[in-house]
Amino acid sequence: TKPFIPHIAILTSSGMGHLTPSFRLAALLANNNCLVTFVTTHLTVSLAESNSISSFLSTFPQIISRNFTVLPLDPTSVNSTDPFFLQWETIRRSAHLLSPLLASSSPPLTTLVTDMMLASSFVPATADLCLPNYILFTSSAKMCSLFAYFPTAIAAYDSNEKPDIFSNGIHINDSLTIPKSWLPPPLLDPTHLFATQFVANGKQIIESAGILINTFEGLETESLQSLNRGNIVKGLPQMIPVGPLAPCDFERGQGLPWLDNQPDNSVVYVSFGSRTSMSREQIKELGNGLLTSGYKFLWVVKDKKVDKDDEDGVEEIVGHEFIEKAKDKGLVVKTWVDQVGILSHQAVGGFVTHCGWNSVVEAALCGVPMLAWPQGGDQKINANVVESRGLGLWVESWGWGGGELVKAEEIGTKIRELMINERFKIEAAHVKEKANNANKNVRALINQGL
Ligand code: BUP
Repeated sequence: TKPFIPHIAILTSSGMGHLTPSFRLAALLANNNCLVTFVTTHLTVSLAESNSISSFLSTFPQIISRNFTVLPLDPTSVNSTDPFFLQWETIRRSAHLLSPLLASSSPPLTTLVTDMMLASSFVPATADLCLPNYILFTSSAKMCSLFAYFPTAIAAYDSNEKPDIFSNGIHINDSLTIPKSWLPPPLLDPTHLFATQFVANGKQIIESAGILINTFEGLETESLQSLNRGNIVKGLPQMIPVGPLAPCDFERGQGLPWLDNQPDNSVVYVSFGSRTSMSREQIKELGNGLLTSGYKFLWVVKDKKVDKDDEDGVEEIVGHEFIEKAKDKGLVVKTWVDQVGILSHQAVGGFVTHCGWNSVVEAALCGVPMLAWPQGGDQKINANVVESRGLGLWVESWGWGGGELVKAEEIGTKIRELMINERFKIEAAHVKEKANNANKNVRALINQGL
């Protein structure tokens, strides 16, 4: 008899923070005796997305690519102008077109994996296929606790009794309350597109076959236990930690000769991910903060939320004067870099990060301590994971990016604290070891057919 080969379709959404873990999961499955169909909308928001989809598909010819053509969305019908949120909504509203596309798969599919931001439309829309549908959760287990519990919090809300539902934070259980100031800002407006998606998706995950999450025991022991023991939401399907999802070979860059010439642990790497742009004023303070820190730095600057709109050169963004001052001290780039290659370079000793979850997991995998500077979304909750796990520091008073200006001197001081603190280095090395062991467990799990 022929051996059973699972055929898994991965339905991904929009934004590099969602695409990257989907690629990595697809590669992991494809390299471990599974047949994978990768479903994506080739019409992407950013260039980074379209470039990486092409590289991914050409590196894995054995992965079946299905292009899901979505219906146009009337942008006036939703309360948000964020291009990534709009793209999620566009995909969600086309969910009914997916089942016929997948039904014709050959050999027939055995399993579906759906991105967390598509759960509420895709899980019901594919129910007729009668296949187990797993959710891929691309953020932290702590964030998953909020995601799963938030619909209950909203449902219990009586506006007559308490005008501000969020005033005391979201009290999930006796050991977990998410303060109001940590909530993704759009959640504070229940009519906001992100809030409506969040509630609908959060409700739906209970109907899924399981939740694959890009985290690991050594990083988020307590949160994973609470979720799996029913202490967050009763009846939640099993959380299956598949992290840290290992980077694929196609993500590797050409290397940076400048970095090769720096001493071990001497360089601060600075990046705020693929979707965060800072004001020019804050960029100036950050640049001066890097200079006053006294450490060498590798800084990826971003001027616009969507890379296609990012037209100004590095010098225009950070200023000619800064470039002159930074000549022997650092490298400032605006291009897409191989982040994991940088984080795993021996010259890098610290990471100033917005705490997008992929960045946090990558730093944990490479054993690099972090200075957390959340800018939006789930990032304060992730920053709390970093801080409470002893992997770095978070200056909560800095607030969200775009709020009050954080001054150069303070940035410089905190970078020095990051770079000299031995406890962070020891803990980061410890978590790195656990991350590598977790990787081996995941391969074993996949080999057993999930
Ligand atoms: Br910028 C940049 N190179 O130059 P996050 C990002 N990345 O490899 P985000 C690069 O994109 P969300 C670059 O390693 C990570 O895997 C990075 O994901 C990679 O943040 C990914 O860290 C970025 O989750 O997404 O982009 O803000 O908002 O969904 O968290």
